[in-house]
Amino acid sequence: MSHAVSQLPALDPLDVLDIDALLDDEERAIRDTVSQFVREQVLPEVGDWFERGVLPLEVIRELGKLGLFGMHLEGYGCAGASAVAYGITCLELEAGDTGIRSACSVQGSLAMFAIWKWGSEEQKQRWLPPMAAGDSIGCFGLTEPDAGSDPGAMRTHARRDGTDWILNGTKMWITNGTIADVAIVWARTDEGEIRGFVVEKGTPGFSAPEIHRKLSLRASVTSELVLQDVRVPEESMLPGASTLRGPLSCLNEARYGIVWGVVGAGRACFEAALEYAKERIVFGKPISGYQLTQQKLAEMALELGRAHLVSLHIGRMKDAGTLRPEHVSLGKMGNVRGALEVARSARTILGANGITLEYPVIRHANNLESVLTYEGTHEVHTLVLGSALTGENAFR
Ligand code: TGC
Ligand code: FAD
Repeated sequence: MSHAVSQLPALDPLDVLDIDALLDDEERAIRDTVSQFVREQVLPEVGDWFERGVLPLEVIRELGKLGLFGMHLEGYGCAGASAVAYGITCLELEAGDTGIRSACSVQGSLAMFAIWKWGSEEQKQRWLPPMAAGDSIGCFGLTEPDAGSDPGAMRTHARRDGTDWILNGTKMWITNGTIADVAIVWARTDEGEIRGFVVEKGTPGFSAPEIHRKLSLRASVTSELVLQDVRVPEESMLPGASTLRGPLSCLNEARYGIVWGVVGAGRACFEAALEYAKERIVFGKPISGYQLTQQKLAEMALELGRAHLVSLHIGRMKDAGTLRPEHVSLGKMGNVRGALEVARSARTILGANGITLEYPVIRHANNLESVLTYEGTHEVHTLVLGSALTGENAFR
């Protein structure tokens, strides 16, 4: 090693490419605030929440107090932060648990964004300030039991009745559903339009039973939304959206957060594996000294560095206004796959300890199985990118 190289600061194993140097002071400050919240209020409890299958409502409300809900939106009590700052937030939250990042994504990028982008001025004034503050919790109902990857096949139906709408149908796998004060429900009208409705908790005919027996995203509330002749006034319809473009535009926002978030889940697994490898003695020496372990760690650092750089690049494109949905698909595909590989490899380094909640690794690995599926499966994003590359629609 040359003299010049040896004078460089020591490599930070959690940021081997020194991506920190590419952030500005405000971005670092937001990162530090969120990371402290996760260290102090999430990490000590999250294994227990995961085991019990709960995410306490107070923790979700705390994200509002920190100003993280809809933080990349302008006005109506939202922080108006950059896309990169929002991405960094997702990364740090998901280093705690995917369920925490999901709560933030669903509130800010799906429920709030739908109102912010497609709602009337009255809807924005009414809902966005309390949602930004965490006083009102939202959910986003697009998926149905028989319409997941193909939301255009939805059966939930909206029928006009005078100046009201009557909603009927079932939504499935809806994050925050049971605890939500307000649901954004997407439905097909008799005219064949796809319309979004703001449905308040307690509206007669509307219920949101929780889905149990999940082995992934256990520290997250997942629900059905059941709508039986739910009558809502005309003013509850989002006036700006009339096709699938409405809900799909919201998905871009949440998928963007996932591109960043999974880097946090992967980093947490890598950190646990590195610490463990240095301390675990097998055949008389730490397993970190064995070349096969070092190869695993080096591959993990490579994958995380690559994913982190992709996130930052995509974030800068979003801030510059040059980001396309295909870029988000590329980021979601690559980064979720990379994070899952990191989590699975970390699990092997921990041996039997890799399967307990005493360490974060199996929790993150199980969570990432959901992330691989939600917000567009790996296959859907592959085909979005494939269609963009070839000019051939791969779906129909
Ligand atoms: P297609 O005919 O291609 O498009 C219909 C209309 O939508 C427009 N569009 C988009 N607009 C904005 N952003 C996008 N990404 C868009 N993709 C398409 C398109 O231009 C068209 O507009 P217009 O004005 O001409 O009507 O639609 P398709 O039916 O062929 O479907 C395409 C496909 C398969 C890519 C799409 O349906 C899809 O993305 N499927 C995956 C569904 C999905 O991701 N669901 C997620 C539910 S929410 C969730 O999982 C939350 S998880 C919790 C958490 O985030 O933490
Ligand atoms: P399907 O669409 O039935 O797909 C099954 C398999 O077929 C997948 O592997 C898929 O990739 C593959 N496939 C589909 N089409 C093709 C094709 N053309 N070529 C090749 N393979 C294909 N939804 C919401 O609306 N709101 C939420 O808040 C929400 N939260 C969620 C939380 C969790 C924990 C989970 C697990 C899901 C959540 N979802 C939510 C639903 C999620 O978006 C859907 O599960 C996802 O879109 C996939 O739909 P599906 O499960 O019906 O799978």
